[in-house]
Amino acid sequence: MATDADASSPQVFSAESYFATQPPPPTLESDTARVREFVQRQVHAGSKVVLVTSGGTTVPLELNVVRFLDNFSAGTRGATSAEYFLKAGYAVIFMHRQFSLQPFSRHYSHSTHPFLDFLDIEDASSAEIAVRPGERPQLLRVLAAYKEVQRAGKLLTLTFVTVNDYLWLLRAVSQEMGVLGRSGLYYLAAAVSDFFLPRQKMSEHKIQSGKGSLHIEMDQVPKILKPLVAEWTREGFIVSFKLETDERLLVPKARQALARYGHQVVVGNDLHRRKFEVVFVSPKPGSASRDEVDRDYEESWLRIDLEKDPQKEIEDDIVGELLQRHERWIQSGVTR
Ligand code: PAZ
Repeated sequence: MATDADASSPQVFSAESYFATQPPPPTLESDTARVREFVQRQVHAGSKVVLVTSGGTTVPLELNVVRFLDNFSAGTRGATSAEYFLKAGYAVIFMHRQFSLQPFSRHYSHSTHPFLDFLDIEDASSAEIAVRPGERPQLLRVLAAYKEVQRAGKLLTLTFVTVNDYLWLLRAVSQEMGVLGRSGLYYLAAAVSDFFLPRQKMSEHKIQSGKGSLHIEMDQVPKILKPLVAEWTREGFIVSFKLETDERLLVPKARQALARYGHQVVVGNDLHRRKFEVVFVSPKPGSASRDEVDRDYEESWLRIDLEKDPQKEIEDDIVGELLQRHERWIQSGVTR
C-alpha cells in the first residue's frame, strides 16, 4: 500500500506518493517549457519524436551531497541510438545523465578517441591547428550530420543527475509528449536506480565515520512505467530496456514487465554481451487482451558479429527494427 514518507518507517512509494513528498529539481519548469516549445514545433513540422533516456542516475546519501551511489552506464546505448533516430528523420529529445556520452560528440569524448590526439600544431606563432588527414573523413561525416541536426532544430538535450531529477523530468517530458499521440516513441535506455533515500531520511550533513560500519535502509523507487503507460502518454510507442547479469533471467523479466505495464517492447540485454546481442520481447500480434496476464509474448534475438565488422554498432539494427515496429503501431491504430 502506498503511504506518505516520514522519517522512520520503510515506505512503498507509489508514483503519486513519491511526487507528493519528494521535491522537484530547480530546472524542471524551464526544462518543461523547452520541451513544450520543441514538441509544438515538431507537431507543426509533422515529425515523429523520440524520447531517448540515457546514462545512469545517482542516489545521494546526504542533503549536502558528499557521497552518492552510482552505476556503470556511460550512455553509449542512448547516445548512439539517438544518432540513428536523427538519421532516420526523427526529432530527438535526448534526456541524459550529465557528463555521459552525447550524440556526435561521443565519437571524440571520453578516453577511447580523445580529441587532442588527432590535431596537429601547424604553426604555433599564428595559432594554426590542423586535423590529421587520416581523421578528416570521419570528422567531416560527424560534423556535417551534427550541423544539419542543429540547423533543422531536431535535437533537444536535457540533463539529469540524481534519480529524483530523472523521475520528475521523465514525468514532465512524457506529459508534454502526450499531444504527439502515436507519433511519439519512448526509448528508455537509462540505467535508473531501483532504490533511493527519501529526502526525509537523509542526513543533512556529511555522514561521519567512526562507528565501524554504515547501515542505510533505502526505499524502492516507484515503478514509473506504470503511470507513464497508463496515464501520461496513453498512445505512445514505449520501449523499455532490461539489463541482467544472469542471461537466463532476461526473457522472464522482460515478459513480467510487459505483463505488469502493458507497453509494446522490452529490449533485454546482458551486461557483458550488450554490445553485440539483445533480445526484443513483445506481445504476440493479435494477442492483445484486456487482461494483461493472458497475453502471449514472443521474442526475437538480434546479434551482430563484431569480429567480422568491428565498426558495426548494434544500435543501428536496434533502431532499424524499432522504426518498423513504430510505423506498424502508427498504422494499426490499435489501443492498448
Ligand atoms: O550506457 P551503456 O551503453 O553502457 O549501457 C546501456 C544499458 C545496459 C544501461 C541499457 O541498454 C539498459 O539496459 N538500460 C536499462 C537498464 C535497466 O534498468 O535494467
